[in-house]
Amino acid sequence: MLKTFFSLLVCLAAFSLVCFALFLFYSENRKLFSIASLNRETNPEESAGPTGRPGKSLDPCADVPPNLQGVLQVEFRTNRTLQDVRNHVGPFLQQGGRYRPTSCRAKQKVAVIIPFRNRYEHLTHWLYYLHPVLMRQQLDYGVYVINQDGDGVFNRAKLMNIGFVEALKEYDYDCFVFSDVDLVPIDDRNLYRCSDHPRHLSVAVDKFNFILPYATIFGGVSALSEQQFLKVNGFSNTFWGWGGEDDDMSQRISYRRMFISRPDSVTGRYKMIKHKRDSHNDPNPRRIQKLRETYSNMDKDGLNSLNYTVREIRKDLLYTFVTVDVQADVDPDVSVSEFNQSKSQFKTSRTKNVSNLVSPAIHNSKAL
Ligand SMILES: [Mn+2]
Repeated sequence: MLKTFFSLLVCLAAFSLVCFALFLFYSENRKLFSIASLNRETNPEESAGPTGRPGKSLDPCADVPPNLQGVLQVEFRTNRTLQDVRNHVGPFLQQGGRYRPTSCRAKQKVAVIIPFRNRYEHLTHWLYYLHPVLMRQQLDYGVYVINQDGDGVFNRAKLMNIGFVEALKEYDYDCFVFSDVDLVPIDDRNLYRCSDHPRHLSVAVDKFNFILPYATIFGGVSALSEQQFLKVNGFSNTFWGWGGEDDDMSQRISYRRMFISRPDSVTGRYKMIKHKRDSHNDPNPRRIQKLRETYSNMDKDGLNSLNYTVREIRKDLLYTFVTVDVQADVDPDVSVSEFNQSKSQFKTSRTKNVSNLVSPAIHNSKAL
């Protein structure tokens, strides 16, 4: 009798020991999990949402964002200041033009990249219209204005490559929308997202009577996922001046057996801000010849050959402003006063001679 009692007691002790061990193991795991999630939450990049709520605990956002308005009223002939825009959309933004929805987990993390020089008035309109659109589209996004420093020949494509690299240094973006600063969508159903194939968004621009000018066009506003962009080695860095770089990208895409995806011509309507041709951005006379060389050049000219120097990174509430030296040749016929006319509200350093600019802080994206 006593023996049975003892063996029962031993069994009970053994059982409680196992229970205790299990409990310890479980709570240890819990602790590990909670430490991991705590780390995530305290990471400033991860808790970028205005409410500070961790994105992980939210349900994914709907495929079709529920609060879209469809056709929008867009008007550029008004006096609008950056402060107006800050008052208008600022309360919803984080420094650097960052936003994420608070009620659901965004489907994509989108870096919007704007190649830029001396178009502050256009940027104001762009920010005024695009921030509310991107918010309604429930994107986890950031706006990166990549500003070419100095008076050298403009290089739109290189600025976009730089935007890709610099945005990725800040956050784990998975989609990259490259947008001209003078293009504003007039339908918010045109989602600034990436899809299975590189996407051309500005398909029906008022300047071209809302007609796609040609089938392979990829300029204006386009979206590539990180994988798609890496697959084509980014844009070419060697298109100086106006034209060709977008067609070169279009060819890269087809050489890598991808297609161009587009919204329909009603959803894809845009208004372009009217402007004169910029100085130091004349049509590139070599562009036609260069487009015959895309196939042989694309593996050696792109992200893996990108060289530039960051002059300044400035965080505004509405955008991240990255001023870069793209190592351009300086046009000898530069009219400096013309270039500096509307620069007063932005501080950038201007350099005349590129050979002075070789600095130790040259970024090379070969590390990618
Ligand atoms: Mn334009």
